[in-house]
Order: sequence, then structure tokens, then C-alpha cells
Amino acid sequence: MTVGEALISLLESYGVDTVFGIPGVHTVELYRGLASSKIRHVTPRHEQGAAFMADGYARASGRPGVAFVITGPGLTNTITAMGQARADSVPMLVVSSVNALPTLGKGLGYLHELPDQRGMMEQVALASIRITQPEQLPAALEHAFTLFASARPGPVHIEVPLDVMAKPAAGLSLGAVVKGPPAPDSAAIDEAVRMMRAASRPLILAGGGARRAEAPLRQLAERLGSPVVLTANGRGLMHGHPLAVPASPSLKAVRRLIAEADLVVAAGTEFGPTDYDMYGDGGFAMPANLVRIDIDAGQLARRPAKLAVQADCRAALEAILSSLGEAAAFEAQSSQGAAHARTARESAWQEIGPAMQEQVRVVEAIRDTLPDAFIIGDSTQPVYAANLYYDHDRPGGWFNAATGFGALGYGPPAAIGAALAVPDAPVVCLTGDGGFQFTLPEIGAALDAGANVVFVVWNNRGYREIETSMREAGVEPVGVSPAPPDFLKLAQAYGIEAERLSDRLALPDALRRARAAQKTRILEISVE
Ligand SMILES: Cc1ncc(C[n+]2csc(CCOP(=O)(O)OP(=O)(O)O)c2C)c(N)n1
Ligand SMILES: [Mg+2]
Repeated sequence: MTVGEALISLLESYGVDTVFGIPGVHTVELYRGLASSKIRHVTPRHEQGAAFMADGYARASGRPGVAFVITGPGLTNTITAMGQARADSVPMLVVSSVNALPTLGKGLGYLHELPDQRGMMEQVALASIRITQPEQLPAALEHAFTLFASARPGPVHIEVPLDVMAKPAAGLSLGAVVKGPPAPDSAAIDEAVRMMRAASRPLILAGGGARRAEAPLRQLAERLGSPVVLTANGRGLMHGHPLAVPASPSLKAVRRLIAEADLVVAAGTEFGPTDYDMYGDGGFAMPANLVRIDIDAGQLARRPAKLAVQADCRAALEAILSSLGEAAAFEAQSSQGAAHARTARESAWQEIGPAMQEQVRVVEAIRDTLPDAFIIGDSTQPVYAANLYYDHDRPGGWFNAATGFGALGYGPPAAIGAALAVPDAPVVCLTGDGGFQFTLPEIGAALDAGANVVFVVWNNRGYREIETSMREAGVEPVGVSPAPPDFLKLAQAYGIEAERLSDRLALPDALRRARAAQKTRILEISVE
């Protein structure tokens, strides 16, 4: 067994069933063990697609996404997607080659050489680990998977030098070793409960970190009678619940609701400006009486709270619930909480205005036609609108790259990765004509891999949101009208079906047809 083969075998023991990769002469040895393994290899059309697919795969499945790329350009092509994964706490393992150890850092001009590949990776990855001896391999994977499971997840890079990849690696222990997160500190839980008992108007903020804690989140909200404000990555939690406020804290109505609370419990949210201050007006005030629950100590330190609980959200919320006991004392708050939540929802909906309301209805049409769908967005008008106000029907089923890092072109490959992770769920990519052109060759990868994605293209013929920003700033629009291709002909080139819809009212029927066909297709909404 070689190092390359041992790596594959280790990935199998960690439960990896899919890797997204583009091979090259540098990674031939990495692929030696793949053919005989149970791991499926998916070939995107660009390494950015590999890592975006790994991201979508991870978000939809809850398991780390894995990408295999070559030294140098293969790896630099993944950086954008790693930046997105870092911003959104997505567990992603990027495995690459690197030139032979004796050549590193000497600038001798070897194929794919970078001045300092690992140094470059350390700027974006949570960790970049070089394997210099076969014996280091198991510990490197343990480190990566423990980071994914016990801390704030993100991208991790492992690089294997050319002269190490083919070395014999017999006798390594190839089992999975994963450490979980720290258990919540019981003194901190008691203090959180004391603060909750003392509050007369509590409120919960739930972000992406709470995605897998829906049941205890709902129970806590109901016991406290507290409204629950959901960031973009928290959407889908408590769908349709009278206490849920699936609207952005960048909106005045939502900020008002938060400001009126006498205790805020923030679960798995970083208070990032793209959720809390989208318009950059500085109008969001950090709550004074704040309990923060976050798995990451660094995160808790960056925006300090009166009480910090360092733990996985689910574990912390469950511990709080069991220590909180019976609800009797809080009953009076419940109806008030629901009334406050309703007022906030209604005002938030008014605040986004008719044009965005119309765009949100596009997303609602997808949700209502395809229950339990994953809707994966790119940076386009209806996605911005829905990030401001939209109630998805399953936690983790609405995600996009319009917040945080904001990498255009994320949607199509991320949707393909998601479709491979959850093959039975409907997967819809909602993208603009501009963003689609960043990554549309990945349609080919979807077809190769049998991924079934409906691409809904919001075609307004250009970078309309950017054009609007220029106009609002008094700048004559420049560079915002890249002509879109004929998407119907493009579909033909890929041998898939496409429909051009004159408005969103045609969407439900077209989505039903697409779902019935169980095939990848393009639905273009032509926007005037
Ligand atoms: C990698 C990257 N480059 C540039 C941008 C800036 N940007 C954000 S949205 C956008 C235009 C998107 O156009 P389109 O997909 O057609 O959406 P529309 O606004 O027209 O709905 C651009 C260029 C970005 N976010 N990411
Ligand atoms: Mg556009």
C-alpha cells in the first residue's frame, strides 16, 4: 500500500463516499486507490466547481465535502470556494499534491510550482497540513475531521508531496478517530437559565450554527415565548411557526424587535454584517443583555457577550431546556411573543417593498411546488430579496453565497454537489444570467454524475443589481451588461431540456414537469 492508497482507505473509514476532483500528472498516484474503493469520483469542469460542489455536498448532507486537485493552478482554482466555505463554516477537505520535498521554496521552475503553496493555503484554510512521512497521514486526517466535528468547521487543506505520495505506507492504522465538541459548561448553562428566568421579553437569534438543532430551538422558544429571528443560513428552522421571524436583522422592523427585547440569546450566529448590516448603515446595535452560544472560542471573543456558552448549539439548547424545567412561569409571555413576532413579520414584509415582494414570490413558488426542496441560490435579485425575507420549509434547505464571502457563480456547482448528496430531494438552483455564466459548464459534470438539478435562471440580461447600485451612487453604468447566451440553445448543446417562461406564474407547472422528468433542465424566467 502506498501513501496515496492509504489516504483513500482513510477517507473511506471517515465515511467519505464522494470526492470532487480534476486529476493531473501530479495526482496520478492519489488516484491509484480510488478505482478499487467505494468512493465515487465526480469530475467538475473547473476546480472552483470541485470545491463549490464539495460545499453544496457538505451543506446538504451535513458531512464534510472532499475535493482532489493538483499542485499550483488546481489548488489556486479552489481558493474562492474555500473562502466561501470559511465564511459560512462549511466542512471541506481539499487534498492536493505539491512538488517534491527537496525542490520546495527554491524557485527552480518545476511544473505547477508556487513560491509557497502551504503558506498561501494557510491564509484561507483553517489548517494546511503537509505530509512529509507516511506515518503522519492518520494524524493529519484525524486533525481535519476533528476540526470539522469539534470546532467551527471550514476548509482544511492536506498536501502530499510528489516524492511522498508513492512511498510505501504499510502498517498504518487506517481507522477513523474523531473527537466531538466540548460539552457545555454547566455553570454557564445555569447562568443562562438564570438570565432567562429574569427576562420578561426574551428573543432568540438563530444562525447557521443552529441548523441542526431545530427541536430544542423550537422547544426553548415555546417555553420562553420568545420570537426567533433567523439569519439567511438559519432559514427553514421553525417554518411557519408563530414565533419565527424569517427576516433579516438588516431590516428596521427586525432591528426594532431585537432592540425591544430585554434578553437576547444568540445561537450559532456570528453577527456578520451581511446579515445584520446589509446596507452598511451601522444601525444594528449589539444587544446589551446577550447570551451567545457558539462552538468556537475565537468567534465568541470577537463579539463579546454578557454570557458566552462555548458548545454545539444542539447540546447547549438541550442542556438549557433540561435545566429550565417546566414552562408555567413563562406562559404569559407566549402570546405576547407571537404577537411581537407577527408585527415584525408584517412590517418587514412591507419594508422590502413591492419589487422585492414579487421576487420573494418566485422563491415561494419553488418552495410551494416542491416541498422539502433544497433551493441553492447565487447572487441574483430574487436571492437577495429572499435573504431579506423568506420562510423556507426545511432547515438547511435554503443556502446561497450572497451573504458572507459573496462569491458569484457558487449556485450551480453547489446545487450539483447537493443533488449528489441527497439524490431523492428536489434540488433547485436559482441563479442570475450573470452568475450562471461563471460556472455553467458544470452542467456537463451534473450530467456525467447523474445529478438532477433544475436551474432556474433569472434572466434580466446583465448585472442588474450592480447596475442599480451604480445608478443610486450617481455613476453612469459601465460594465454591467454582459450579453447572456441563448440558454435554450445552450441546453440543446448539453442535450437537456429547457423552457423559457414569461413570468413566475408559469413556474409551478414547469417545475412539476421537471420534477416528473427527474432530469437536469433549465427554466429561464425572462425578466423585463
Ligand atoms: C466572484 C465575484 N465577482 C463579482 C462579484 C460582484 N457581483 C455581485 S452580483 C453580480 C452580478 C450578478 O448578475 P446576475 O447573476 O445576472 O444577477 P442580477 O443582479 O442581474 O439579478 C456581480 C458582478 C461577486 N459577488 N463575486
Ligand atoms: Mg442578471
